[in-house]
Amino acid sequence: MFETIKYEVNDGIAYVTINRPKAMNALNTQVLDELYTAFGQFEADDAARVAIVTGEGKAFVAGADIAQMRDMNAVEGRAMAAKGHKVMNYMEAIEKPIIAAVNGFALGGGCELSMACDFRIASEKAKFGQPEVNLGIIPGFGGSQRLPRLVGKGMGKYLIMTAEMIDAQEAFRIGLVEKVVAPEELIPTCEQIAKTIMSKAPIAISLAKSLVTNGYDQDLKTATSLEVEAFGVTFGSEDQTEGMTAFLEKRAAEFKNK
Ligand code: CO8
Repeated sequence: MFETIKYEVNDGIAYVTINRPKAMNALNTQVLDELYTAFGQFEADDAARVAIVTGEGKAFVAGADIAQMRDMNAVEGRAMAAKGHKVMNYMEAIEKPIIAAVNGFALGGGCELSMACDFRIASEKAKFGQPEVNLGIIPGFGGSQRLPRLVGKGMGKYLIMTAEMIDAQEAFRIGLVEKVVAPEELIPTCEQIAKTIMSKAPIAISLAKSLVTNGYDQDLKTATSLEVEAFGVTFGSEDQTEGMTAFLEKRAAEFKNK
């Protein structure tokens, strides 16, 4: 069904793999459309609880497709940026965790795709950067906004204006990735994290994701009031009773997503 990505669900985990290794998994409009469809399937499928996004071969994603973009006019460039934003905003809106397993180059739109995931686990071989200014453009899939929110305004501006490519350790140091692991440990580590998350109460996980995503850009008073409401909602779930009962009975909780 898909030509430029692979999508499969196994043991609760949806694997979304960008699959254009000969073009370093560059994002063209077809990849963006297929990603949107795949995330639609992920959202709708109760058997898929956590997604892992990665790239085939030596790149995660080396950016938007430069060959496709070169001859675009302003209207077409704007449309492609909007398409990318549609995918990445959707990834943030889906109330299930999405983990970026960054296996190699995550440049431009690739770094931006990783930042639309809930967090990033990087292989020691991963490289990050926003090289758009080398090409006469600026980040167009959210980098000018998500990067400063993750690493701070100064570091965000530094990376965007210098186009410097940084390695995984530096990305970890500045808070762009949450863990760095050996290449062969990348997918197993992400699977372990996914299993850990899947062992928790699903309604609490969904609310936690949407609360952090939606509250982050609000003022503190508004954001904390969102937390009060979401916290109250958890008390309407059977899983809250089960979680607390299991604790008091000194046994493992059995959550039912109810
Ligand atoms: N787009 C299209 N093709 C690409 C891209 C890309 N972003 N990156 C690599 N490729 C292709 C190369 O052209 C090459 O193709 P071919 O074999 O036909 O010559 C093939 O992939 C392999 O690449 P290299 O030979 O260059 O491999 P290296 O190992 O020497 O280098 C790099 C790997 C460092 C990743 C290098 O390929 C590179 O620098 N790539 C471009 C990185 C870049 O500038 N990315 C930013 C793109 S702009 C962007 O992402 C903007 C996002 C917002 C867009 C908004 C919509 C308009």
